[in-house]
Amino acid sequence: MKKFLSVILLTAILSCGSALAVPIPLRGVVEGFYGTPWTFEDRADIIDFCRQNNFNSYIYAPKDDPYHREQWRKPYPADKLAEIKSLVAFAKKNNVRFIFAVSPGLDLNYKGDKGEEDFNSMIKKLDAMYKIGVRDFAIFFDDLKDDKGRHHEDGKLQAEFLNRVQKNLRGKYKDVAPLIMVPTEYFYLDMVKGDKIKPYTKDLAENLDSRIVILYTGRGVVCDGITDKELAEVNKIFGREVGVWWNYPVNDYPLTPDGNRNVKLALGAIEKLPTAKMTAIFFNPMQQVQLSKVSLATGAIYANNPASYDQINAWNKVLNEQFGFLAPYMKIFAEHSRHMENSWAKVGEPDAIEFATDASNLLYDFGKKTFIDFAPLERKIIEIERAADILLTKLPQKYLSECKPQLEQLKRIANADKVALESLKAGKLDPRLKILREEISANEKQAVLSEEAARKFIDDVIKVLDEQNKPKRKKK
Ligand code: LOG
Repeated sequence: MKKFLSVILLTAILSCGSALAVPIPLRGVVEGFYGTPWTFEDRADIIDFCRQNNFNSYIYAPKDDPYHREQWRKPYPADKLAEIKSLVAFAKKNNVRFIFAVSPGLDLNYKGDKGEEDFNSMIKKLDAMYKIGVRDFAIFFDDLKDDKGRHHEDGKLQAEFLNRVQKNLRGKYKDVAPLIMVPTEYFYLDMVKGDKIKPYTKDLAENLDSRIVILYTGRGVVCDGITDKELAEVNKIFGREVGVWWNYPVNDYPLTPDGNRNVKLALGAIEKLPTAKMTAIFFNPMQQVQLSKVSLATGAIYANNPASYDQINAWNKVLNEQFGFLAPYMKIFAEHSRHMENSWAKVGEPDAIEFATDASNLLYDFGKKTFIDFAPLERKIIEIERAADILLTKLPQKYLSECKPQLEQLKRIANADKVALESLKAGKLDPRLKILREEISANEKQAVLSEEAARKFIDDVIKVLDEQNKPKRKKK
């Protein structure tokens, strides 16, 4: 009988082959962005979203909750604690781990009496959370650099601190999960210098209890994917399987040198993440909680079966599920708002690739003075305008309140694109175009999108037509 059963089991496994889904054990959302933290309702909503999408964890780590970071020693006031307590209960009911994080690195003491005091403050803080039902804890040490870009952390002291916290908790409580941590050097390029591992990382790796889960963000803080090979490299450094803190769709950093935060919405699919086995992945969302769900839901599809993840299918499926009859219009909007790039960050698919290609082909033909087919781009511009209009009138308020400036900006861009196209047709710059561009620029303080596609077309056309109409110098 036993033999019979194992034959059946073996056949089942073989017939499933590579289609067998292997979820990443710890998978979910890390509320880890700078700026106004989510509300209690947002968090409950996201925990429910986690359950629905088979994410099993939510990390509470809002950078601008003073009790999480700047004043980490202070206990939560009663009303805040009560809020967290009901979230913890709600998470439990939904089979989602509520992971409570503290970021003490700004002023944590490791040695002497102050070191003892701080260790005790940390334990007190975590004990209070245990009392209200938390069973998962994290301690983060990211973003501790001074103005000169240097940090002053000691990997060995940090490791000893974390080991001691873990030992204390696991000694008292039998039901707490292994600790999760983020190092001070949390991206690969910061862990190494040339082919050498930097001292902090080396000391941390050598001393940190092997059960403690380490999260890192990839080659950079916000980077264009993680390969299996890159992950293996970091696993090797730390002598364990590390997890990933993935900085998409978070948008808490400016995209231009003097720009604002939270102005571009990251509405693309998660992409370019490892297929090799890993222990944890957490997606850092936008402050815009509802719209974060587009990319988070693709992240959940990925995390539940990395090997079979198809970003295009995932993106379409998620938009259809979340937006129903508005999905075709959301797709157009989202297509123009998914790539995040500045001098140090780069992530997400390029915006509106087809638009960008059509636009550059058209300008190429214009330059060559050959036959120009305006139709493909014209069609796209009209579609964009229509999508923006429909979304502005039909999107439910909970979404609209997160993207009205962006939709209005998309409309402005489409409108200017139309004038740009007409200018090209006439072979002469319509003077309205520069005024429209100025209006768009002024609004970029609150809404940015399609920088390399629909928005760029305006600049390109102005440049080409200005160039063309410059008085030509006579050859001597
Ligand atoms: C922060 C994170 C922030 C993100 C994007 C980590 C580990 N820490 O530069 O709180 O939301 O980048 O700006 C970070 O990513 N540091």
